[in-house]
Amino acid sequence: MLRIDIITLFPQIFSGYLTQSLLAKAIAKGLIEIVVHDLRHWSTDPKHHKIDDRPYGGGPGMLIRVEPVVHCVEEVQQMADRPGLVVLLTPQGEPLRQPRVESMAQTGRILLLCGRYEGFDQRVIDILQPLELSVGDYVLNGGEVAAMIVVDSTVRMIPGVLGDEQSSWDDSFSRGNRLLEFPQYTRPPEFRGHPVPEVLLSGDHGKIAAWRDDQSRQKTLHRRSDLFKPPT
Ligand code: 6GU
Repeated sequence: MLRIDIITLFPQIFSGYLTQSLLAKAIAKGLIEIVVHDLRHWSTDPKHHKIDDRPYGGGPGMLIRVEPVVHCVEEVQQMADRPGLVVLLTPQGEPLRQPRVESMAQTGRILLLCGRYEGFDQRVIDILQPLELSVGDYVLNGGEVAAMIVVDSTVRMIPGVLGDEQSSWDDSFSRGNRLLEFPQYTRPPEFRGHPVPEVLLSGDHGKIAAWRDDQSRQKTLHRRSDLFKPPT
């Protein structure tokens, strides 16, 4: 059982995602538990539940204050019998890749901390020493969508979450595999002058495997030659 706690200022963003399809099934099967926490509950401002403030030294935007975040993480850690790996979603973080996903799927418990505004007071990071993760070199409005990416990629590595027919075994980036996937076809054998490659209809499984491997390598070479270099 993997437990994921999500700490956010916008808990509603997660409701549709967590109640549909694969995620809903994994939760129903008891393979994972996901608890969303509204950071505003830990506001030290009883009137307006404000959790952000202006940066010392000036500059644009607002920062998330240190006290609500530290209090929230400490309390949430106490809500289960073991502490979780604290993950902070930020464009400054380590680029998320499949080996990290696979290790998170094994940890048993993770806490995902979603930022908004211009980010967190640096003391959040100094005190909690979270694993900082980024989901790519572009800027999102907040960590929520990034947290969903972490949840989605992690949960599908839990045994029993995927059906047999959609195993993660052959995935492009699973188990150290760093090749893009070969093209696939289903019926009809021809559509608008586009035929299915003949080798796939040949019944020769050796030839089919070799063709697919070649297609994967060609596609990776042209689109993502960086994947042929060892991961950094
Ligand atoms: Cl984790 N957060 C935000 N706000 N932007 C991002 C990101 C995270 N990863 C890439 N861009």
